[in-house]
Amino acid sequence: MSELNKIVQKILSNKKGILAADESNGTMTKRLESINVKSSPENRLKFREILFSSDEGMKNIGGVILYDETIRQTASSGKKIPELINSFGSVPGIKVDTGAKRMVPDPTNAQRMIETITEGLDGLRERLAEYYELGARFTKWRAVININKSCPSELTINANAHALARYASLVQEAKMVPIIEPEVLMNGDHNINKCYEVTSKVLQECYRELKFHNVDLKGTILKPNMILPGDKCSDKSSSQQIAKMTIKCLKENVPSEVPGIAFLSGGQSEIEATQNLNEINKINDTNFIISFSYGRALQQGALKNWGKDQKDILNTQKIFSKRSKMNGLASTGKWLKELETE
Ligand code: 5MM
Repeated sequence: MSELNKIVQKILSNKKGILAADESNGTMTKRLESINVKSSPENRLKFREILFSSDEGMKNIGGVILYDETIRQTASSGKKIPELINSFGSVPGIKVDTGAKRMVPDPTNAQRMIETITEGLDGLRERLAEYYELGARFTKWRAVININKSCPSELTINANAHALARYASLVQEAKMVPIIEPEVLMNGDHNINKCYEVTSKVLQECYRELKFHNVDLKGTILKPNMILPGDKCSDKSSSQQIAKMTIKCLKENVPSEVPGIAFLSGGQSEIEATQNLNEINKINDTNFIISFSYGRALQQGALKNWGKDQKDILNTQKIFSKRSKMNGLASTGKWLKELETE
């Protein structure tokens, strides 16, 4: 087993998944403002530290994705944040892209104005060396793909897949595991078949580029969207249907060397994200470890509780621990709805 593959196994084996706590300051400000808390470096750390120091919650968290600000911060115990995460046997990771920026628009097609390309390749080699020194052993880069009548264009799919592959090869050179996150957004009125069709295309293009850039797939984690209907689609799908289409899409488009898949939640409710992951694992007949890398679906409830009373660390941790445990069960297909009310 290669060193990179060992890191993947440590992050995703034994009912573990990833806590995506890599909100950039802009996103974190929106989250904190929604609970009437001022977004300052101290407050961002306070909330995150509550999660990272939860004994119960961290039991099912094999890796935490950090933001640049957080990886440099020190917890109230005096431990550096990566050290705190390591102390639970979990692996510190870091978001290394610098965000999704608007593609140069096609003046003949207004619908394509929403397309983005994820930036951050300039100076990446040097930043990676620094993050390694700070304790990171895996990284994340998120490409964002929109669906509407004219999107996504071939250009956007290709440009983002190319950037993901260049990123991944540099990360492996720096001895870290790259998470490849090509997120097909669920915003829109498209149906589940359209999501399946676009996600298939995007994954095919990503793996074509990754092969081309000599990326060792055994030392990577894929962080995809589930196959879902758009949030404004009137034709809702059952969890069973979502699971079936998601497994079909993975089997058809993800090379079998990829050891682990950790889904993003993408705007699903906490329970939906757990239930869908559970259904996927119930019918998982692949060799992939299939787990979670959730941001909102692990943090929403805890954040809301903390907003009500910032001194109530115990219950904030309890709520986070519950989601972490439920998703741990879902990563082996052993979750049951009844457990949510216990
Ligand atoms: C946690 O949020 C991540 C960072 O977002 P911004 O760079 O936009 O601030 C985000 O990439 C996240 O890791 C993924 O979208 C998965 O999170 P969700 O909430 O979709 O599970």
